[in-house]
Amino acid sequence: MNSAQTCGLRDDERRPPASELLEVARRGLALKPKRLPSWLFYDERGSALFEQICEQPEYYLTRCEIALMDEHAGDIADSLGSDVRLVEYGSGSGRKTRMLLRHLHQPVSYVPVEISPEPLQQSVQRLTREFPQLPSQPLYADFSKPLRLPIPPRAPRRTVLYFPGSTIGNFEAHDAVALLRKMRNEMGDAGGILIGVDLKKDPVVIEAAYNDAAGVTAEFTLNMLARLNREIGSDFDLAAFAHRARYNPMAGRIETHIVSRREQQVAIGRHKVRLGADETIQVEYSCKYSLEDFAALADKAGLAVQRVWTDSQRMFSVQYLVRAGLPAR
Ligand code: AVI
Repeated sequence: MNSAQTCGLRDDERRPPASELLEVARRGLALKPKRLPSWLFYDERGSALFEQICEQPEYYLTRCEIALMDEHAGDIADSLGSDVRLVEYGSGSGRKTRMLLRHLHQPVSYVPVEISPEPLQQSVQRLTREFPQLPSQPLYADFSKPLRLPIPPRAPRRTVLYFPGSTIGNFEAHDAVALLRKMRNEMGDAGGILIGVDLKKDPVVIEAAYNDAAGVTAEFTLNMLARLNREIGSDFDLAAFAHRARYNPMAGRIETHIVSRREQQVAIGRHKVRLGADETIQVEYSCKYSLEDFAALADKAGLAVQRVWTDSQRMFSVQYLVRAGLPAR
């Protein structure tokens, strides 16, 4: 199946228009302190750089989640039960999904939900090759907004929303609760959420993951400015900015900033934005949780943690959440 056909959108219809990007950049750079949303990372180049980040030796998250899936995918699949409709929030490289699908019992369909077209097409193509019998129903959409899921080919026993990679960590607590609550509505009474959650650990290890020696994360961060230059014609001089990612132990998160190396002015459309030397633009949070922290967060969204799997070093977790207060099935 050709995902471009199933998505039913032309290439130019699948990208945020330049006018929207211009408005987002203008508004974010007018804030004090300056702030740009992390979704701006993920143009085609940014998505490719993120794939490279996942292969860096310091970026333990992907390696640990894959090790965890390698060890526990069978048990996870047994916990989800048969005739599941698997809805994935973000489609990534699809590697973890394939590990899960290999063990699922008679899955009804696979619905990857993705805002950027390239990863969606690639992951569907790969999956279709490996699982030709599994109906794939890609949905080109922003998973943080309410979704209209496609009608499944047959009635599922439950809808499981799969959200790997600790992407939930990129949402601040309030927004994470709102997203989990939205997911709770989408999965229905019998459904569940299978979610990857990065765990608190030695801050040195966490900081290294966001400051790899090869400089891939720095390039990923600064690509946000390169993207704005490409798409809205701003004139950021990339050499005049630096990547900075530090762990804030009080907040339990990596805080990533773009730092202005000198005093400068940047043209954003018809506006000029001034940046002082060392002034920062906050671009991403990557929150880390203890198991207790995350259970409390889930509880605020009306969800209960039914199962937790971790890798052997307890660096990363995959958790199965169900509606709170429902009898165990
Ligand atoms: C997608 N997300 C979980 C990554 C993270 O670890 O916060 C994005 C990332 N940013 C820098 N490195 C990786």
